Amino acid sequence: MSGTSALHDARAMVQGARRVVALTGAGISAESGVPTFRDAGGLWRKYRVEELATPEALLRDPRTVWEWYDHRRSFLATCEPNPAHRALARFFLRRGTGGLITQNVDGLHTRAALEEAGDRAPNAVLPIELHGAIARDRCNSCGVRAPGEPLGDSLPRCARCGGMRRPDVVLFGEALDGTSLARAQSMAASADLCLVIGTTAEVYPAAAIPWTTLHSGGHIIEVNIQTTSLTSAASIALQGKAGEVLPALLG
Ligand code: BV8
Ligand code: ZN
Repeated sequence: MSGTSALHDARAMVQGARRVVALTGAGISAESGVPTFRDAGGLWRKYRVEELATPEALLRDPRTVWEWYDHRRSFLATCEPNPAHRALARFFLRRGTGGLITQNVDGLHTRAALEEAGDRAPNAVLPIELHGAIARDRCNSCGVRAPGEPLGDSLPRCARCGGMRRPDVVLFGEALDGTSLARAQSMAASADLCLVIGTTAEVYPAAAIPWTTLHSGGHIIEVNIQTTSLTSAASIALQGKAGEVLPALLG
């Protein structure tokens, strides 16, 4: 857990902030049992990105790519939101203004938002999922989206146009959804505080989000178990697990 004075200062900064955005990465889901990408034992450590998470790989070897996503999808269905997801959902529910931006495709922020909102409208806490959602499929030809289904013997086809269905995630080398990215960038530009939680901040254009807040005169608070390329730009860097730090920071 981080030093109490740093936590005390960070709590004061959060409470004094006019508009807060949060950018999360794989680290916020680590305590839910979801493997990260670049830590020891992370997903990319076992597989080469080029073999799996690129549109070329999807066209070259759709079966292998589909099996990898299908395996992750069924594993993620067994994971639960952790105290970090819930603390963020409760924080934005109380604030009543949106601000949650995630790189994660695991859907755990959305589940925490719906569960914490109960019968209240969850709009303010539903995340902008910059890299999509692994539980959904998208047609590679017509773009129509549909809930994902377990992979069968034949590769899934689009019910509307017969095109190839693929997981609705942004692969490396694919453009992010323009509307989502523009919303996230505009939120970051109008924020006076960006919480950066559980990310190496290496994947662009998502990694530019905290810099947008900084260059608009705002501050960064980082929550991570280790230092990153962003740490030196943070006003406060809280070293610790997101599941422990966030309830203390936002509670
Ligand atoms: C694009 C979905 C262009 C798939 C993912 C400059 C500008 C634009 C693009 C680029 C650029 N430079 C390079 C690029 C290309 C590339 C890129 O950024 N490459 C990097 C690697 C250099 N970007 C792209 O390809 C993007 N597309 O720009 O297209 C374009 C434009 C127009 C038209 C056509 C094309 C697309 C990027 C999206 C890729 N898809 N995911 C899937 O999941 O299978 S990215 C993937 O990485 C995940 O989404 C993940 O979230 C994301 C970032 O990783 P992190 O979340 O940070 O995870 P990581 O493991 O790295 O770190 C975990 C952290 O948590 C660590 O710091 C650890 O210490 C910490 N931690 C661990 N446990 C805890 C913890 N912290 C707190 N508590 C804990 N318990
Ligand atoms: Zn289609």
